[in-house]
Amino acid sequence: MQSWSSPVVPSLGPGGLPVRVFDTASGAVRPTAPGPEARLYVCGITPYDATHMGHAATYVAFDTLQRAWMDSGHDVFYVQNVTDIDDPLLERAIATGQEWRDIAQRETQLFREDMEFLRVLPPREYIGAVESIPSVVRCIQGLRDRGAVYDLEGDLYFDITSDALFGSVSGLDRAEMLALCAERGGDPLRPGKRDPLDPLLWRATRPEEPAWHTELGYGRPGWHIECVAIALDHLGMTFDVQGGGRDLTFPHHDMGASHAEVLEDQRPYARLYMHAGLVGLGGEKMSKSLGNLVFVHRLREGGVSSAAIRLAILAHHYRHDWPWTDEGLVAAESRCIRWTAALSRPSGPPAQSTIEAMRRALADDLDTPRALAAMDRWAEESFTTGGSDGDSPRVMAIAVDALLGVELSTAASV
Ligand code: 5CA
Ligand code: ZN
Repeated sequence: MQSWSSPVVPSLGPGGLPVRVFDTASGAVRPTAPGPEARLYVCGITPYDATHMGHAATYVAFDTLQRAWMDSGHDVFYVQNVTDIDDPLLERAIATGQEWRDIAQRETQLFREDMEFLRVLPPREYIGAVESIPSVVRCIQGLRDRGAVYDLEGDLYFDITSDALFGSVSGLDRAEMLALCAERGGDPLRPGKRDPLDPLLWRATRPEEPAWHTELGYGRPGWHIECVAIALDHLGMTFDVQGGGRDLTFPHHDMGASHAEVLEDQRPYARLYMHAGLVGLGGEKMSKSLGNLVFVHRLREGGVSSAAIRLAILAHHYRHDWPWTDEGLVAAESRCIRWTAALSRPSGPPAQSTIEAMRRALADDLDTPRALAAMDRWAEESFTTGGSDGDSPRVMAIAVDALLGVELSTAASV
């Protein structure tokens, strides 16, 4: 699938720091320690109701990770999927009388435009579920060879007992798993399953549903195996970070880890599992199913700048849940104005110590509120004491762009 075009990321020069982030699986902040090439997989959208602020916040969080990696000298190999065939998309198609393919194409295009607008770095491989069906089939065949698959009325399920370490990403107990499984696409109540938690790998065709002819029969892929097939195709085992919003911890990322580790007879699938907190609106998680959505394209059409949206997101630590509010956006817009004014002055306070503070904050589990506060202090000092460094505004504009993806039209840039 076509990705989107990349913003230019200026180089800040030497001094970038090794990045540590919170790993859900071990419950600790750990070094990401990638090789020269950092390998990242972030779960992509199911293309309907794109792009809401919850999506935007999650992709901006992983964009910040990439920028910190790049600043410390790594190339990033970034892969993202599009779940362009799955139950929720088909339900939306039926509810609105549209073709599922049309919805998927339109919403994926809207997502690309929103990501480009937000200056989010594009994945090197942007892969749809439909185009990865041959890989999904190979993965399921491999799992079957390992005795991890059973047939239930033509549907194929993964037997979670084939993975002795099942559940190690989320660390949840069984009661919590059962509740979340029912809520997030599983079918724990279906009679005949060996274990209620066993996830679907392949769904045999149903009347009126799209299906593909494969060696597994006529049907379509399950959800978790889609991401595993795409990640293994492009990144291989033991890639650096598996990312997504916190709602994907269980079952999606636990199932993905189990599928891959049983299939490859090797661990870990990912070295680290990183999850962004959930953005809410009106006291609930912002979600397509609840319909309480604020869309990037609406803000864009209303003249809100990319810098303001990014700063409204980056004002929150990525790991916290937080509510989207008009006040948060207004605060971000005034921060944009303050920073732009400071960066437009002919001189400013020395840049280096502020850049170091921003780098330290980002290397420490992507502490963007702390990085923003460092830049606030630099701007404040520029207004109060003026500062005599003629190069400093230019260098700080580069830092804000490189590390935060925030591009401001300053005197130097116009
Ligand atoms: N296609 C699957 C992943 S393979 C999926 O979850 N799609 S999604 O469209 O529902 O979500 C896309 C990404 O946005 C996921 O990483 C999800 O965790 C994240 N996300 C969804 N809602 C929110 C929210 N309210 N706050 C933060 N992130 C969210
Ligand atoms: Zn996924």
